[in-house]
Amino acid sequence: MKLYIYEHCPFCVKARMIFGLKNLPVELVVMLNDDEETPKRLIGQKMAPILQKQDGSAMPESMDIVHYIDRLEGEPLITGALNPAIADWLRHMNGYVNKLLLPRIAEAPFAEFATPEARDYFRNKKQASIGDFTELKSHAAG
Ligand SMILES: N[C@@H](CCC(=O)N[C@@H](CS)C(=O)NCC(=O)O)C(=O)O
Repeated sequence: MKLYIYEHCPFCVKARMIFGLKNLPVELVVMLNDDEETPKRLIGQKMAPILQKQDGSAMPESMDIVHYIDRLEGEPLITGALNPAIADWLRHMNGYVNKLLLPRIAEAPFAEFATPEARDYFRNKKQASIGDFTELKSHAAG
């Protein structure tokens, strides 16, 4: 199986973790951030993570991937109840976290930014959504 990811993506980390927990092999494919063709061909939209199964079909959505892999072999590991308080907290924190993280992610040596075009694509897309990175970075040290 292949897992298409971005290294900076927390949803991709969730999908990667289940392979470790179940001790199952997976081939990781880091897409360039400006590669729209690959995800659109696989799932019809530009999004990661994407699981490509043995039969070639593709599955989006990190938690769908987690549950699919978890139930593939052996006893399922992810069986606890969801805690709605955590989902609420994440929704609340998301705006602040993105403004702190995205300007710094844009400068980090992740494989999805291996070309200048891929890094510019990320920077332009995220700045259009949350604001100017230089301005945002000026609000916190580091
Ligand atoms: N609900 C999805 C969310 C995945 C998601 O938002 N992935 C981001 C990366 S962190 C993405 O692919 N965004 C589109 C883009 O970067 O162009 C999941 O849980 O898998």
